[in-house]
Amino acid sequence: MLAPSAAKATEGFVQHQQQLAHLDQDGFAVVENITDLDDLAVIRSEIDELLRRGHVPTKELGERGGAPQIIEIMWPMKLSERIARSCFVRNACAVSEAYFGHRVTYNFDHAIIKPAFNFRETAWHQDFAYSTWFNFSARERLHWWLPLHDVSTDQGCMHFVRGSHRIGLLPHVRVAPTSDALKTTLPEKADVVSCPLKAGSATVHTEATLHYTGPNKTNSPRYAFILQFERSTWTTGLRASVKTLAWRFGRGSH
Ligand SMILES: O=C(O)CCC(=O)C(=O)O
Repeated sequence: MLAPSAAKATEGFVQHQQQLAHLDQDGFAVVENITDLDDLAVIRSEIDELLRRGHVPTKELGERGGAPQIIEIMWPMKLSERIARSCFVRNACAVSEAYFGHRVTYNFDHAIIKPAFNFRETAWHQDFAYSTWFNFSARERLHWWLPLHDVSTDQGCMHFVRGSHRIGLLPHVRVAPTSDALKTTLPEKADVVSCPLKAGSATVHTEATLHYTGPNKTNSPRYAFILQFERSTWTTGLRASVKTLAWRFGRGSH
C-alpha cells in the first residue's frame, strides 16, 4: 500500500487535479511539477544502478542484434525501495485517487531508456494491446510518463493522438521479429500532439490512448519512468497478486 502524499492539501495538488481536467476529452494531459529535481535524481540513480546490475530483466523495444536501441526495465519499483517511496509515486497515486474519486491499485511500472543518438522510435501503440491477462472486467487506468530530465521532441518526448481513447483497440503487430514491442498504424488525419516537458513534469494517458515517442537525436540518453494506477475494483487486488507471483517466477507482463 502506498502512503498518501504529504502534498495532498497543497495548492500544487489542486493544480495537478485541474490539469487532469483535459484527460476525459483528449485521452491525455500534461501535469506540471508533479515532483522536484531531487526526487528525479534519486529515481535516475536507482535506474542507473539497476542497469549496472547484470541480472535485472530487461526487454528491447527496438530490435536486437547490435547495440541496445530502446531498453526497458520491468517493475523497477519492486527492485528499488527508494523508487517505491519517491515523492513522484506518492503524488501520482494521490492525484489518480482524486481523479477517480476512489482508491487506486498500483498495476505496473517500467523504465524506458533511449541511448544517445539511438535513432529509434517507440512505435505508435495503445497500452491495452499489451494487457492480455484478466481482461474480463472493464478497467480504468492512468498511465503516468515521467521523464527524468527536461525532454524535447528531438530527445524522444511523448506524442499522443487527441481523442484516440475513444476509437477502440486497433490491430497491433510486433515491431520486428527480434523486438519485444508492438506497433499499430497511425490513423489518417490523426490529431497528433507532441508534449515536450520540463524536468519534474509528466504526462498522463489512458490505456486506450494512441501514443509514440520519437528517436533520440541528441547526445544525452533519454530516461523515462512510467507508472500505472488502476481504479480499485474486486479484480484489481487479485490481478496485482497474480502479477507479483508471475514476476517472482520471471514472467513479467503489463
Ligand atoms: O518512453 C517511451 O519511449 C515509450 C513509452 C510508452 O510507450 C509507454 O509508456 O507506454
